[in-house]
Amino acid sequence: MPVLLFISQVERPGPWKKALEACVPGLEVRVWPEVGTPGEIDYVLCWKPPVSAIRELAGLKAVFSLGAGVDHLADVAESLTDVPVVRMVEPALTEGMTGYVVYQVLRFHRRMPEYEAQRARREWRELPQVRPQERRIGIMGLGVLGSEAARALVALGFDVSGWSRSAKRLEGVRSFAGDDALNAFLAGTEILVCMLPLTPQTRGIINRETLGRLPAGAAVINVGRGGHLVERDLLEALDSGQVAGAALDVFEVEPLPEAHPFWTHPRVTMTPHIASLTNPVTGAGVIAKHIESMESGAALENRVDFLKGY
Ligand code: NDP
Ligand code: OXD
Repeated sequence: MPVLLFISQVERPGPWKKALEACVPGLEVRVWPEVGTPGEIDYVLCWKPPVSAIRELAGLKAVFSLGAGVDHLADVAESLTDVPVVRMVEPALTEGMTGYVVYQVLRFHRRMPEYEAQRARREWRELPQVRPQERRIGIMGLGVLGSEAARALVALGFDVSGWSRSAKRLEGVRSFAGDDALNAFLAGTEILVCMLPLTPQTRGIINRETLGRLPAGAAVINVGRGGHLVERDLLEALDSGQVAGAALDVFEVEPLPEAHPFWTHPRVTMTPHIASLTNPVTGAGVIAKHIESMESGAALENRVDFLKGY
């Protein structure tokens, strides 16, 4: 019977162990650091595993990431050259991200940050409203999460564009592909949403130059990774008015250090990396399918290509 090792210092193991054992008959779930005999471990389900914990698992068949992003596996990638790595794609994670992005887009679109500031001044004033059709949303990353958020925004009537490596066909979404199309994509984006994976190509992609290519007064929503954003460049763009507001869920250093200016900046709203969370019950169902594929010799879905970095 297969043995799975759960490794995470942030996720609670209890709900995962219960859900996995219910979905995969006979599966034994161990919780790191109680590994037992390392050679008995077939599968790892993890978030930020220590390199030493992975290296000693000589019989490892596959690694499952607890998150959609796999930058947390960068340090262990070289110990995994022959072991398939699978990223998390599960319905609750996708739903959660769509809800978060729609909420933040509507917040900027309906000028809520300005009404909140007016309220603090006890100022009763109506601001002009534009229709969703006249609001241009640009999504960086049109993968599993980006394309679902794009669909939801199109359904609300927004003018939606997406930027990805390869061109996409998504109803109602203007597709921009590759580095050569980035400037044109940015020039037509009033609310920028970053849902990219963090790779050497995308690190620092939201910077002084790219922010400067947005129309003046644009808004920025970052739910990708903190490493996508050059934080001092965003602060500068907020102070100059080039960027009117930002909603940030991810940061270069997490938890965000107490002295960081984002905590108190009047045009920044923040959440602590919760835009979406993997759900143990629906997530375990997905892991169960991966284990079934592995045990029956079928191909694994959502395998990471470390050459691409995601
Ligand atoms: P996918 O792998 O499904 O999609 C990634 C998208 O990014 C693809 O469209 C891909 O293009 C595009 N992309 C990658 N590299 C480049 C590049 N160099 N230039 C242009 N486009 C690029 O990932 P998911 O949608 O599942 O997840 C995206 C990210 O969201 C995760 O990596 C993670 O960082 C973040 N995340 C954040 C969460 C939070 O709570 N804040 C929760 C979950 C995820 P192509 O389609 O052509 O390959
Ligand atoms: C993820 C995340 O990558 O939670 O899933 O950030």
